[in-house]
Amino acid sequence: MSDVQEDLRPAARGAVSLDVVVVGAGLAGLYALYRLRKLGLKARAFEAGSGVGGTWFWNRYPGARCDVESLEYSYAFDDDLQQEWHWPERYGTQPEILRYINHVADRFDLRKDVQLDTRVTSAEFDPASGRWTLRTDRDDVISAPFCIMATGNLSTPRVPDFAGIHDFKGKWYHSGLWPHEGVDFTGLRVGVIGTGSSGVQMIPLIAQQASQLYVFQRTANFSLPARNGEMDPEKERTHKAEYPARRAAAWETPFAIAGHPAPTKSALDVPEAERNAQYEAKWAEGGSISFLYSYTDLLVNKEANDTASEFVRNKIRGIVKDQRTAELLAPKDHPIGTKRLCLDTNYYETYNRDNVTLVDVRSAPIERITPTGVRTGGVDYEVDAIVFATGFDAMTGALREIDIRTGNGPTLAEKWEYGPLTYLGLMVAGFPNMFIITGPGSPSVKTQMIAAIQQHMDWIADCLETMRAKGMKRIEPRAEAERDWVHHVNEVADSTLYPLANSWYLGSNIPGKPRVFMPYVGGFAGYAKRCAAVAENGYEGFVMGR
Ligand code: N01
Repeated sequence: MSDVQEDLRPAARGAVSLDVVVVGAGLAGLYALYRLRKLGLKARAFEAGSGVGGTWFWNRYPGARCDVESLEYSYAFDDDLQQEWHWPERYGTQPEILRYINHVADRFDLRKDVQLDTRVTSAEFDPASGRWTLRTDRDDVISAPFCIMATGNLSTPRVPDFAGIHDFKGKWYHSGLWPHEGVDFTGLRVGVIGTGSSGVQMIPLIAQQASQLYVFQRTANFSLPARNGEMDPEKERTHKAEYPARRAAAWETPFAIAGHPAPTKSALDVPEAERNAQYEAKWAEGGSISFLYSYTDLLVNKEANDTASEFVRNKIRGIVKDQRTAELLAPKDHPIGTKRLCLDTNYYETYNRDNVTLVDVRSAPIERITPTGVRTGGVDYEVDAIVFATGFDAMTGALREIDIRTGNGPTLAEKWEYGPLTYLGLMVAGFPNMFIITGPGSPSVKTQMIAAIQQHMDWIADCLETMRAKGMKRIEPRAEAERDWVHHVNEVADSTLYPLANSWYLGSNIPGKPRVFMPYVGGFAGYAKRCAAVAENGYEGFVMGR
């Protein structure tokens, strides 16, 4: 054997040179590869997971499914794809959506440009060479003039820093890091901490397996019935026949979702009986957009919102037999719709089961995890397994975890110390040639995400094409454009009821995170037009250079 060992680490092989490096291979990263390849650019995506799919790869908890209807929640870029794919249910389950994403990866031969099991740890722009250098936890070094962050909005799972967690003798899980082989809770005593969308979806199913389920609730959330069911063949046929028109119509709406006629009346302009009949019809129909579209002012006028909030509280009181539990489940600290409105199947009904107990950890916060359970209010709840449905460091978490910097300037995390600063949610001043797909300051999580992803990536692709045609090598937002956009994002949020809720939209679920409203709630349609106008006006607000 030679005494000179060949160094096989990727770094020793020198930097991989690309035209564009993409971080993440979820729905955004895959579409980025598709678009970049069409431009003839050499691109590669680096993905931390061992498979493609992002959110839908990681969130495998029982009951995980999308709350946007499956015929809407899909890529619109290829008509054959949308015609041929069959969604078996009204709302896609996680396994079904992941199967779809894998199908897309195969159908468009995207896998060959994805490197799995690889987490990007740093990204540094060198102003002299005009190139980004990215490094990974597998010692890869990648160099490219452009970098696209397709890192997702809800991709940094968060387990609160409970004392004693490491001494727990049972097993614990986070909704966003669920074991691939699944978890069998049959006959176990289980504690679920958290009642956001993830908790609300998993609780009814875990309750069917567990011998005893304790739900530790800090904040009650509004949830509406999903009314899920098998896909209606007639609905599928009509939808597919109208797909192009429906996709175009979705782009004219605030949430990028078609099929819900915009409301015309204020909730306060109709008699109570008529209003309640309207809410009743929406409750029976299922779905959150439809319900929030009952009236024009549910998200902007507290008095109007109170009517809808009280309607749902009364529904909860009607479903849950134990009135103390019902009152705990009926949200009173935020207007309906200002936190992500959950969709469920038998969530409130689950609290009528003998093996389910709701524990209020608002009045008595969790003191610690003990070796055998959860202690709150001086009571030990003995459990065999704990599920943390405690959410994510949303919107900025994944980007802040990467050491992103330009020359000797501040890191992105430092620049965002007091909240994210972007222009259009697409780029950050001081970080040239780095695009973010559905970044903070864009409609992102307040829309049908795949439409938002396509709108962003199409804009980025057009921008790269324009730059190439003009011989431009560099683009970044002007500081004033960024400042004005951030101001606008806040101003729009402040004109709504959203800031009245302590939500992850505001970062309030992460201790110490700056309280800044992160998504743009001015509506997808207006936003997309604004992005298009910016491009048409010569990339107004951006500086391009050679
Ligand atoms: O997370 P969340 P999620 N002690 O942040 C509680 C998308 N999604 O994973 O509200 C006790 O909403 C926390 O309490 P509080 C969707 O956009 C979509 O459920 O902070 N409790 C809250 O109840 C969604 O909004 C789908 O007081 C603690 C819960 O944990 C987003 O992902 C499905 C605690 C976290 O709720 C996130 O949803 C699933 C503590 N120390 C997710 N810390 C669909 O498409 C936190 N909590 C249907």
